[in-house]
Amino acid sequence: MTKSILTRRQLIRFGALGASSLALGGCEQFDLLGIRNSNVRNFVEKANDLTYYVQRFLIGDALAREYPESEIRQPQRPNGSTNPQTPEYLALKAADFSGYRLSVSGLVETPKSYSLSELRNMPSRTQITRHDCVEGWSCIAKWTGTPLSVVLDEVKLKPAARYLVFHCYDTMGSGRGGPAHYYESCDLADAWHPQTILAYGLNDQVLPVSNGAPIRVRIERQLGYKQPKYLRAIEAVSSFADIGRGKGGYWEDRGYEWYAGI
Ligand SMILES: Nc1nc2c(c(=O)[nH]1)N[C@H]1C(S)=C(S)[C@@H](COP(=O)(O)O)O[C@H]1N2
Ligand SMILES: [Mo]
Repeated sequence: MTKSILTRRQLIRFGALGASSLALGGCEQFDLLGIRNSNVRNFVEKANDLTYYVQRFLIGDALAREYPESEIRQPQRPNGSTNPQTPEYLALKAADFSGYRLSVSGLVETPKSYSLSELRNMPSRTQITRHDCVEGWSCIAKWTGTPLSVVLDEVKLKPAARYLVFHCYDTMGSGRGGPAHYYESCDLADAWHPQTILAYGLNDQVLPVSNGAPIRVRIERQLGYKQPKYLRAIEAVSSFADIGRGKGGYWEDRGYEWYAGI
């Protein structure tokens, strides 16, 4: 955990140096020792798999803790991207997201896309939960959105689907390789989990741009970086080998663990 905190702080401090330094920073706990692809690295990756299986076994489909209103003590602290500047996003924002459509595709029987009002008219769920960022801060906030399970019931996953990939509008980093879109992924246990929602409301207000408007995913049993903001599309896949750098998320591609259960 301490390692993650240091790594993230260093990533931020060195962010201005560009993507090549970001890539180094993200993997430094392995790469500075020159042990990329070594047994040690494989061992560490296996340990992540082991954490995953043990935690899945121990928590099953338990709910993340929910809090009373009185525990909401401050606004949700915006972090990471807070004001995306990609042309696509700016155009949507300029029209107050009236042209937004969330596409759901990949290994599904019926690919679909949803406007914001369609999502808002589906069954909703509100929950007050704690967001834990690896940088070492937490915020308790009230999230309202469409349960992802409602959407999955409509599009029907094909049997080969094992993960959902969440593609976002914002890009991060610069320099070598150019900016990369933020993305994340989760397994089907988290996808179907009752607290996994496509959130459009925060603390009884419309979700603001700084926290991921118009839609951000809440996956309550995972750390902050597993909560994608500015959601553009959901893709059901059998593997994420061909997405980004193949590790299942923007930060995972830079050394973070894919399974960030709390
Ligand atoms: N699209 C996108 N999603 C993102 C990020 C980001 O930079 N871009 N940052 C992540 C991190 S590290 C955290 S802690 C939370 C911050 O969410 P908040 O701004 O609502 O507090 O969003 C996560 N999801
Ligand atoms: Mo975070």
